[in-house]
Order: sequence, then C-alpha cells, then structure tokens
Amino acid sequence: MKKNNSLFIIISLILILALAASVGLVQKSQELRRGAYFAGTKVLFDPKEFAANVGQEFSVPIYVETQPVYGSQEPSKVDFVQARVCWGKEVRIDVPSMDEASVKDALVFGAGVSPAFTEVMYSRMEQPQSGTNYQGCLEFAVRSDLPKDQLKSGMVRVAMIKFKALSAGKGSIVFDTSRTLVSGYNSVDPNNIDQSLKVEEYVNATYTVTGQTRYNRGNCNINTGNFVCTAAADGTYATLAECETSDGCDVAPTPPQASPTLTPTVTVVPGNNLVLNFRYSVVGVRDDSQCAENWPLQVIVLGSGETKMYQNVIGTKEGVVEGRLVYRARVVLEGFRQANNVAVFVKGPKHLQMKYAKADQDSAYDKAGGELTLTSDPNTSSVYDFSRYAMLAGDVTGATFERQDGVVDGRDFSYVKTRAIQRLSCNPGQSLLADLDGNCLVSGTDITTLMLSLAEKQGQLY
Ligand SMILES: [Ca+2]
Ligand SMILES: [Ca+2]
Repeated sequence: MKKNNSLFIIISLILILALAASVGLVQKSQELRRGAYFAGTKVLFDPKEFAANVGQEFSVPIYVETQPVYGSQEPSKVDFVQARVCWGKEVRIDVPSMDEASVKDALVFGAGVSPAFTEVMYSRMEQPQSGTNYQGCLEFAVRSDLPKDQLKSGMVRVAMIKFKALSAGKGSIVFDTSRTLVSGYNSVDPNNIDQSLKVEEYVNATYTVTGQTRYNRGNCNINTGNFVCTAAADGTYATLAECETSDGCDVAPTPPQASPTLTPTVTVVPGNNLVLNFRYSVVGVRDDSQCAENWPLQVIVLGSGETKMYQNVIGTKEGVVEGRLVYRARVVLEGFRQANNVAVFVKGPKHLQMKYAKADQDSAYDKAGGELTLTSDPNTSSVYDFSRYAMLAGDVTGATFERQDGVVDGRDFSYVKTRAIQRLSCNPGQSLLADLDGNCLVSGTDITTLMLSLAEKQGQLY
C-alpha cells in the first residue's frame, strides 16, 4: 500500500511538471505571436479594374491601408513596404533594360511615390518561374525617413506602376503574398520589440485590353537576343511573339562553350587534411569597429560533389581594404578530400551566405562549381583573398524570432530599425545582433548596411 502511494506521488509529480512545461511553451509561443505584429493591414490596387486599348499606357497605384494598433483605436503608422506584383502577357512595364537603375527610373517611382515614403530601397523586374501564368513580376521596397509623428496611417499610397497594353485580352495584376511585407511604428507601445504589420488582405486588380494592333521590328537587343518591337497600327507582324523572335537577331556570336575539361581528381591520403586559408571582409565593418570580433562563421566546402560543413570558424583582424576591416581565417578541412575545383560558402551570424570560388574574387561568382585549389601544407597552401567581395549583412531574423532564414527582407529591416530607434548599444568586444557594422551601437548606419543586402535578398546557394 505504501509502495503504491509513493508511486502515485511520483506519477503525479511527473504529470504536474509536464503540465507546467507545456503551459510555459504555450505562453512562450503566444508571446512570439504577439511580438510579431502590432496591427493589421491591407495591400491593394485602387481602382482594381483597368481598361486600355492596345498600345495605350495606364497607371496602377498601389496602396496600403493600415488598421488601428491591436487592442486600441490608435492608428498604426507605416514606414516600410516591400511588394512583389505579377501580371499577365497582355500588358508589360516598358523599360530600356532590366538593370536596377532603369527599372527604378522607368517605374514613375519618382513621381508616383507618395510623400509617405522618402526612398526607393530597390526595385527589380524579373521573369517569373516557369509554370506560372504570369509574364513578368516587379519587386520593390520603399521606406520612410520621416519623423515618427509624420508617418502616414490609413490609406497610404505606396507607388504607381505604369503599364503598357500589348494585346487584347483579360488578365490580373496580383500581389505575391510571400514577398509582400509592411512594417511601421507602433504609437501605443514604441518599445514593442517588433514593428511589423500583418498583411491580412490582398486586393488584386484585373485589366481588360481591347483593340488590335500590329508590331514593327526595331534593333536587336543584345541582352535578350530578341528583336525589340514597337506597336504600330500598320506594323508588319500580327503578334508580339511573332515579332520578338531571336531568328536573324544579329547578336555577336557567343564563343563556343568549351566542353568541361576533366581534371584528374586529386584524392588526399586520409590523415593529411587539406587546409583552407582565406581573407574576408564584411560590408560596413571598418578598422575602428570595436564590436565586430569573434563573429563565428559557418564554412561549407564543395568539390566534385563532396561537401563538408565547418562551424565556428573565427577570423583574426589583418589589415584594411577599401576602408573595410580584413579578417584572415584558416580551416583545417577534416574529412574533405577534394583538392581541385573547390568552392567555398561562407555565412556569418547576421550575414547572407556568400560564395567564394576563385582567387581574388571581387564580385559574385555566377556559376556552379569553383576554381580553388587546396593543399594539405598549411605553409604553402594559398591564402585566398576574398576581401574585395565583402560579406553582405542583415539576415538577423526570420519567421522564427532571431533565427536566420537565409533571406534579408522586411522582417530583418523591422528588427534592425526597432533597435535603431531604441539606440541599443553594447561595450567594445561584445556583440548585438542588429549592430551590423559592429560599432557597438544600433543606428541608421546599420539600416543602410542592411539595405545593401535587401536587393540581393538571398544567400548564394549553389
Ligand atoms: Ca531574414
Ligand atoms: Ca552599428
């Protein structure tokens, strides 16, 4: 009987502990949810129906409509909008080239951005993934430097996009819900840890294009390899597709692609580990940055299909390049046996993953594979200098609070901005997640540093 009693007590204790633990978990996740957003918002096109004749231009304004701060009547203010919108084959945005400057210039952002925002952070046009119904997409982000009391609330115009009607038909202009984000200022609780607004509703637009037109061929576009075509009532071609072919488009012939040379793979005797020596730098981190020490890197090496990951690689300070601090690191590649055609992926605790794949690399390596050669002798193994292609910073959080998600977006912006408003600081030798330039203070320069990564947005994965 006594034995049964003590068993009962033990089981009860275990149950009580389990219950307490689960209540703790629930509370924690509620806090995370509450912390994530402080108000709701709607993103919309207004009007939401457009009509145009073939060849005509029409402007499509984008708005956000903010709701009051949760649990109050106070308006929530908006200071950042990132949006991605896509459209069908009947319309397009006319730009002379796809580079960022001309996309920015041609999109009437200058005239179209309402005074609610002071800066276009980036804008980019792209072809959508195959398999979608959309012909093109535009992604951009705007932000506001206005003082808090001048930030706008309610219906706020974000931008105006000028489309050109190309061919008869109906279609939609839609928001990409996964890449549309809004952040703002919580006037009820300025110290709230997160300043994101939850987009609760997306209102898409439709268009109807009427009339018929024909197309004339202009020059050959070197970038696309297709003819540039313009609409004309008496044009030669009946459809844009027929006109914009590559057939006969006189582009300088591309040199024949060399067939890949099969380099004999050097396999290293186990026990004699290969060594990777490299120099690197980080955007924004300067010679006098006192809170940029011991940032642990994750280094992945890849060669001939073999990959290995090494954690907590710490660089030591060694000089300056273009005003940035240069670090030097050494990784003994235990277990990695490929000495040739190696690529390296480096990721810091608040950084996008960078690919380094050739000596003295000073820009993105836009190819698969790599060209690095390694030896197992630490003294003769090359010290690869990647410091002129600085690591991009800004991936500090994601859907899970303070967990990197490989992307720099509105969440990261909101995280850094909130802490910049609070002017969080730390002592030399310490580190704050939002202090991207490592000067021991979270301020406007960290937002600027993050903005350099926004357009790049995603770490390099292959
Ligand atoms: Ca992120
Ligand atoms: Ca800083």
